[in-house]
Amino acid sequence: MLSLSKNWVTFISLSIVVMLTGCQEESSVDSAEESNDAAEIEEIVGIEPGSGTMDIAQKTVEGYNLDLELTTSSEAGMLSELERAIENEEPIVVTLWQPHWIFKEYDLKFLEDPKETMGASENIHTMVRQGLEDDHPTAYQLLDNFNWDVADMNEVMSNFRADDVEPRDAAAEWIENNRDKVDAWMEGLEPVEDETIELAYVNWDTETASTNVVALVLEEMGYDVELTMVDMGIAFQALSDGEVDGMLIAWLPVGAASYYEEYKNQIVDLGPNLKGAQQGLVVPEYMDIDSIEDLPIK
Ligand code: PBE
Repeated sequence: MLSLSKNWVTFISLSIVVMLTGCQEESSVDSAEESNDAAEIEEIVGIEPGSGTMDIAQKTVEGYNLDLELTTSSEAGMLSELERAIENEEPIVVTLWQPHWIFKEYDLKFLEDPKETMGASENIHTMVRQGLEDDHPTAYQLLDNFNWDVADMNEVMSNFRADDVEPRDAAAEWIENNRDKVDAWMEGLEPVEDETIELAYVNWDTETASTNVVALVLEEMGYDVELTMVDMGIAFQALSDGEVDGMLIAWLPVGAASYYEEYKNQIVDLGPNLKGAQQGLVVPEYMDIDSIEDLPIK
Protein backbone atom coordinates (compact mmCIF):
# COMPACT_ATOMS: atom_id res chain seq x y z
CA MET A 1 0.00 0.00 0.00
CA LEU A 2 2.94 2.25 0.53
CA SER A 3 3.66 2.04 -3.10
CA LEU A 4 1.36 4.75 -4.42
CA SER A 5 2.52 5.05 -7.94
CA LYS A 6 4.32 8.15 -9.04
CA ASN A 7 1.49 8.81 -11.49
CA TRP A 8 -1.04 8.88 -8.69
CA VAL A 9 1.01 11.33 -6.70
CA THR A 10 1.29 13.59 -9.72
CA PHE A 11 -2.45 13.32 -10.35
CA ILE A 12 -3.37 14.14 -6.77
CA SER A 13 -0.99 17.12 -6.60
CA LEU A 14 -2.26 18.48 -9.88
CA SER A 15 -5.84 18.15 -8.64
CA ILE A 16 -5.00 20.11 -5.52
CA VAL A 17 -3.34 22.80 -7.61
CA VAL A 18 -6.39 23.00 -9.89
CA MET A 19 -8.71 23.23 -6.89
CA LEU A 20 -6.66 25.98 -5.29
CA THR A 21 -6.36 27.93 -8.52
CA GLY A 22 -10.11 27.55 -9.00
CA CYS A 23 -10.75 29.03 -5.58
CA GLN A 24 -8.38 31.87 -6.18
CA GLU A 25 -9.94 32.75 -9.50
CA GLU A 26 -13.36 32.73 -7.96
CA SER A 27 -12.38 35.11 -5.20
CA SER A 28 -10.64 37.50 -7.57
CA VAL A 29 -13.76 37.59 -9.77
CA ASP A 30 -15.79 38.40 -6.68
CA SER A 31 -13.66 41.34 -5.62
CA ALA A 32 -13.52 42.69 -9.18
CA GLU A 33 -17.29 42.71 -9.21
CA GLU A 34 -17.41 44.50 -5.89
CA SER A 35 -15.19 47.35 -7.02
CA ASN A 36 -15.91 47.47 -10.74
CA ASP A 37 -18.10 50.57 -10.51
CA ALA A 38 -15.39 52.84 -9.24
CA ALA A 39 -12.60 51.18 -11.20
CA GLU A 40 -14.39 51.49 -14.55
CA ILE A 41 -14.82 55.25 -14.29
CA GLU A 42 -12.40 57.34 -16.29
CA GLU A 43 -14.13 60.71 -16.43
CA ILE A 44 -16.43 63.13 -14.71
CA VAL A 45 -19.02 64.39 -17.17
CA GLY A 46 -19.12 68.12 -16.66
CA ILE A 47 -21.08 71.03 -18.15
CA GLU A 48 -20.25 74.35 -19.87
CA PRO A 49 -16.69 75.64 -19.51
CA GLY A 50 -16.73 78.90 -17.58
CA SER A 51 -19.53 77.75 -15.26
CA GLY A 52 -19.14 77.91 -11.51
CA THR A 53 -19.76 74.17 -11.51
CA MET A 54 -16.72 73.43 -13.69
CA ASP A 55 -14.57 75.72 -11.58
CA ILE A 56 -15.35 73.82 -8.37
CA ALA A 57 -15.30 70.41 -10.11
CA GLN A 58 -11.74 71.14 -11.27
CA LYS A 59 -10.82 72.11 -7.69
CA THR A 60 -12.38 68.82 -6.56
CA VAL A 61 -10.29 66.76 -9.01
CA GLU A 62 -7.19 68.50 -7.67
CA GLY A 63 -8.26 68.47 -4.02
CA TYR A 64 -8.91 64.71 -3.95
CA ASN A 65 -6.09 63.95 -6.44
CA LEU A 66 -8.58 62.09 -8.66
CA ASP A 67 -7.31 60.08 -11.59
CA LEU A 68 -10.23 61.23 -13.73
CA GLU A 69 -10.64 63.54 -16.66
CA LEU A 70 -13.16 66.34 -16.20
CA THR A 71 -14.88 66.59 -19.58
CA THR A 72 -16.76 69.68 -20.73
CA SER A 73 -20.25 69.42 -22.12
CA SER A 74 -23.48 71.33 -21.47
CA GLU A 75 -26.28 70.76 -19.00
CA ALA A 76 -28.33 69.07 -21.74
CA GLY A 77 -25.35 67.03 -22.96
CA MET A 78 -24.49 65.90 -19.42
CA LEU A 79 -28.10 64.87 -18.81
CA SER A 80 -28.31 62.82 -21.99
CA GLU A 81 -25.07 61.01 -21.13
CA LEU A 82 -26.49 60.32 -17.69
CA GLU A 83 -29.74 58.98 -19.14
CA ARG A 84 -27.89 56.74 -21.61
CA ALA A 85 -25.71 55.30 -18.83
CA ILE A 86 -28.77 54.62 -16.69
CA GLU A 87 -30.50 52.80 -19.56
CA ASN A 88 -27.50 50.44 -19.77
CA GLU A 89 -26.91 50.40 -16.01
CA GLU A 90 -23.37 51.58 -16.56
CA PRO A 91 -21.24 53.51 -14.07
CA ILE A 92 -21.11 57.28 -14.59
CA VAL A 93 -20.17 60.34 -12.55
CA VAL A 94 -21.62 63.76 -13.44
CA THR A 95 -21.58 67.25 -12.02
CA LEU A 96 -25.11 68.05 -10.87
CA TRP A 97 -27.03 70.22 -8.46
CA GLN A 98 -30.24 70.53 -6.56
CA PRO A 99 -32.78 72.02 -7.24
CA HIS A 100 -32.97 69.93 -10.42
CA TRP A 101 -35.92 68.17 -12.04
CA ILE A 102 -33.74 65.14 -12.98
CA PHE A 103 -33.87 63.91 -9.34
CA LYS A 104 -37.59 63.30 -9.81
CA GLU A 105 -36.97 61.15 -12.90
CA TYR A 106 -34.18 58.86 -11.65
CA ASP A 107 -32.70 57.47 -8.42
CA LEU A 108 -29.50 59.45 -8.04
CA LYS A 109 -27.20 60.22 -5.14
CA PHE A 110 -24.70 62.93 -4.26
CA LEU A 111 -21.28 61.48 -3.43
CA GLU A 112 -20.16 62.51 0.03
CA ASP A 113 -17.70 65.36 -0.17
CA PRO A 114 -15.74 65.46 3.11
CA LYS A 115 -13.45 68.24 1.83
CA GLU A 116 -16.53 70.25 0.71
CA THR A 117 -14.77 71.34 -2.48
CA MET A 118 -18.15 71.20 -4.28
CA GLY A 119 -19.62 73.39 -1.53
CA ALA A 120 -21.92 72.43 1.30
CA SER A 121 -25.22 74.29 1.38
CA GLU A 122 -25.41 76.96 -1.32
CA ASN A 123 -27.64 80.00 -1.76
CA ILE A 124 -28.61 81.54 -5.08
CA HIS A 125 -28.08 85.30 -4.99
CA THR A 126 -29.80 88.13 -6.84
CA MET A 127 -27.37 90.78 -8.08
CA VAL A 128 -28.05 94.12 -9.75
CA ARG A 129 -26.01 96.85 -11.37
CA GLN A 130 -24.86 99.89 -9.46
CA GLY A 131 -27.33 102.74 -9.82
CA LEU A 132 -30.41 100.54 -10.38
CA GLU A 133 -31.94 101.63 -7.07
CA ASP A 134 -32.02 105.28 -8.24
CA ASP A 135 -32.90 104.59 -11.88
CA HIS A 136 -35.65 101.98 -11.36
CA PRO A 137 -36.61 101.83 -7.67
CA THR A 138 -39.63 99.56 -8.22
CA ALA A 139 -37.58 96.97 -10.13
CA TYR A 140 -34.81 97.22 -7.56
CA GLN A 141 -37.24 96.60 -4.70
CA LEU A 142 -38.98 93.76 -6.50
CA LEU A 143 -35.68 92.04 -7.25
CA ASP A 144 -34.70 92.53 -3.62
CA ASN A 145 -38.01 91.05 -2.43
CA PHE A 146 -37.95 88.03 -4.76
CA ASN A 147 -37.33 84.82 -2.86
CA TRP A 148 -38.65 81.28 -3.05
CA ASP A 149 -37.55 77.81 -2.10
CA VAL A 150 -36.14 74.63 -3.59
CA ALA A 151 -39.59 73.07 -4.07
CA ASP A 152 -40.85 76.15 -5.96
CA MET A 153 -37.93 76.15 -8.37
CA ASN A 154 -38.25 72.39 -8.89
CA GLU A 155 -41.92 72.81 -9.70
CA VAL A 156 -41.28 75.34 -12.47
CA MET A 157 -38.40 73.29 -13.89
CA SER A 158 -40.34 70.04 -13.88
CA ASN A 159 -43.15 71.84 -15.62
CA PHE A 160 -41.09 72.98 -18.56
CA ARG A 161 -38.76 69.98 -18.79
CA ALA A 162 -40.59 66.84 -17.88
CA ASP A 163 -43.91 68.15 -19.24
CA ASP A 164 -42.37 69.96 -22.20
CA VAL A 165 -44.03 73.33 -21.65
CA GLU A 166 -42.40 76.66 -22.62
CA PRO A 167 -40.46 78.12 -19.64
CA ARG A 168 -42.54 81.30 -19.76
CA ASP A 169 -45.77 79.31 -19.59
CA ALA A 170 -44.45 77.14 -16.77
CA ALA A 171 -43.50 80.30 -14.86
CA ALA A 172 -46.98 81.77 -15.46
CA GLU A 173 -48.60 78.60 -14.14
CA TRP A 174 -46.46 78.67 -11.00
CA ILE A 175 -47.36 82.35 -10.43
CA GLU A 176 -51.05 81.53 -10.79
CA ASN A 177 -50.75 78.76 -8.18
CA ASN A 178 -48.65 80.87 -5.79
CA ARG A 179 -50.40 84.22 -5.92
CA ASP A 180 -49.87 84.90 -2.20
CA LYS A 181 -46.11 84.60 -2.43
CA VAL A 182 -45.98 86.76 -5.55
CA ASP A 183 -48.27 89.42 -4.07
CA ALA A 184 -45.95 89.67 -1.08
CA TRP A 185 -43.00 90.51 -3.37
CA MET A 186 -45.08 93.26 -5.05
CA GLU A 187 -46.66 94.71 -1.94
CA GLY A 188 -46.53 98.51 -1.74
CA LEU A 189 -44.56 98.94 -4.97
CA GLU A 190 -45.40 101.70 -7.45
CA PRO A 191 -46.27 100.41 -10.94
CA VAL A 192 -44.32 101.98 -13.82
CA GLU A 193 -44.82 102.80 -17.50
CA ASP A 194 -42.40 102.81 -20.45
CA GLU A 195 -39.44 101.48 -18.54
CA THR A 196 -37.25 98.59 -19.64
CA ILE A 197 -35.34 96.15 -17.46
CA GLU A 198 -32.75 93.79 -18.89
CA LEU A 199 -31.89 90.59 -17.05
CA ALA A 200 -28.92 88.40 -17.94
CA TYR A 201 -29.15 84.66 -17.38
CA VAL A 202 -27.37 81.47 -18.36
CA ASN A 203 -29.00 78.63 -20.26
CA TRP A 204 -29.44 76.42 -17.19
CA ASP A 205 -32.85 75.14 -16.17
CA THR A 206 -32.57 76.55 -12.64
CA GLU A 207 -31.81 80.06 -13.88
CA THR A 208 -34.30 79.81 -16.75
CA ALA A 209 -36.98 79.05 -14.15
CA SER A 210 -36.21 81.90 -11.74
CA THR A 211 -35.53 84.47 -14.47
CA ASN A 212 -38.83 83.76 -16.25
CA VAL A 213 -40.80 84.04 -13.02
CA VAL A 214 -39.19 87.38 -12.13
CA ALA A 215 -39.60 88.67 -15.69
CA LEU A 216 -43.35 88.01 -15.58
CA VAL A 217 -43.71 89.74 -12.22
CA LEU A 218 -41.73 92.76 -13.49
CA GLU A 219 -44.11 92.84 -16.46
CA GLU A 220 -47.04 92.90 -14.04
CA MET A 221 -45.47 96.03 -12.52
CA GLY A 222 -45.46 97.60 -15.98
CA TYR A 223 -41.89 96.97 -17.19
CA ASP A 224 -40.81 95.83 -20.60
CA VAL A 225 -38.40 93.02 -19.81
CA GLU A 226 -35.55 91.81 -21.97
CA LEU A 227 -33.88 88.50 -21.18
CA THR A 228 -30.35 88.03 -22.44
CA MET A 229 -28.83 84.56 -22.44
CA VAL A 230 -25.04 84.59 -22.00
CA ASP A 231 -22.20 82.65 -20.39
CA MET A 232 -21.70 83.16 -16.69
CA GLY A 233 -18.49 85.20 -17.03
CA ILE A 234 -20.13 87.49 -19.59
CA ALA A 235 -23.12 87.97 -17.28
CA PHE A 236 -20.89 89.13 -14.41
CA GLN A 237 -18.97 91.41 -16.74
CA ALA A 238 -22.11 92.91 -18.32
CA LEU A 239 -23.58 93.57 -14.87
CA SER A 240 -20.43 95.23 -13.61
CA ASP A 241 -20.30 97.39 -16.78
CA GLY A 242 -23.95 98.39 -16.22
CA GLU A 243 -24.96 96.85 -19.56
CA VAL A 244 -27.66 94.74 -17.92
CA ASP A 245 -29.75 95.56 -14.86
CA GLY A 246 -29.80 92.33 -12.90
CA MET A 247 -29.22 88.60 -12.74
CA LEU A 248 -30.32 85.67 -10.59
CA ILE A 249 -27.53 83.23 -11.37
CA ALA A 250 -24.83 83.36 -8.69
CA TRP A 251 -24.53 80.31 -6.44
CA LEU A 252 -22.60 81.22 -3.27
CA PRO A 253 -20.60 80.92 -1.10
CA VAL A 254 -18.75 78.39 -3.28
CA GLY A 255 -20.09 77.86 -6.83
CA ALA A 256 -19.64 81.33 -8.32
CA ALA A 257 -17.02 82.47 -5.80
CA SER A 258 -14.27 83.08 -8.39
CA TYR A 259 -16.46 85.45 -10.42
CA TYR A 260 -17.91 87.05 -7.31
CA GLU A 261 -14.46 87.85 -5.94
CA GLU A 262 -13.47 89.41 -9.25
CA TYR A 263 -16.57 91.61 -9.65
CA LYS A 264 -18.05 92.17 -6.20
CA ASN A 265 -16.89 95.80 -5.92
CA GLN A 266 -18.64 96.78 -9.16
CA ILE A 267 -22.01 95.09 -8.52
CA VAL A 268 -24.73 95.14 -5.86
CA ASP A 269 -25.40 91.80 -4.16
CA LEU A 270 -29.01 91.69 -2.93
CA GLY A 271 -28.47 88.41 -1.11
CA PRO A 272 -30.11 84.99 -1.45
CA ASN A 273 -33.31 84.48 -3.45
CA LEU A 274 -33.16 80.75 -2.67
CA LYS A 275 -31.52 78.95 0.24
CA GLY A 276 -30.44 75.33 0.57
CA ALA A 277 -29.19 74.58 -2.94
CA GLN A 278 -26.42 72.03 -3.40
CA GLN A 279 -23.84 71.16 -6.03
CA GLY A 280 -21.90 67.93 -6.16
CA LEU A 281 -20.65 64.88 -7.98
CA VAL A 282 -23.67 62.69 -8.59
CA VAL A 283 -23.99 59.00 -9.53
CA PRO A 284 -26.92 56.65 -10.14
CA GLU A 285 -28.16 54.95 -6.98
CA TYR A 286 -27.17 51.50 -8.36
CA MET A 287 -23.49 52.34 -8.10
CA ASP A 288 -21.81 50.90 -5.03
CA ILE A 289 -19.78 53.96 -4.06
CA ASP A 290 -20.84 56.67 -1.63
CA SER A 291 -18.00 59.17 -1.47
CA ILE A 292 -15.75 61.17 -3.77
CA GLU A 293 -12.96 59.39 -1.87
CA ASP A 294 -14.10 56.07 -3.42
CA LEU A 295 -13.25 57.32 -6.94
CA PRO A 296 -9.92 56.34 -8.57
CA ILE A 297 -7.04 58.47 -7.31
CA LYS A 298 -3.65 59.11 -8.89
N1 PBE B 1 -25.15 75.49 -12.17
C1 PBE B 1 -26.55 75.61 -12.42
C2 PBE B 1 -24.65 76.85 -12.29
C3 PBE B 1 -25.66 77.57 -11.57
C4 PBE B 1 -26.90 76.74 -11.78
C5 PBE B 1 -25.02 75.02 -10.80
C6 PBE B 1 -24.62 74.66 -13.17
C7 PBE B 1 -23.23 77.19 -11.89
O1 PBE B 1 -23.05 77.84 -10.87
O2 PBE B 1 -22.31 76.82 -12.58
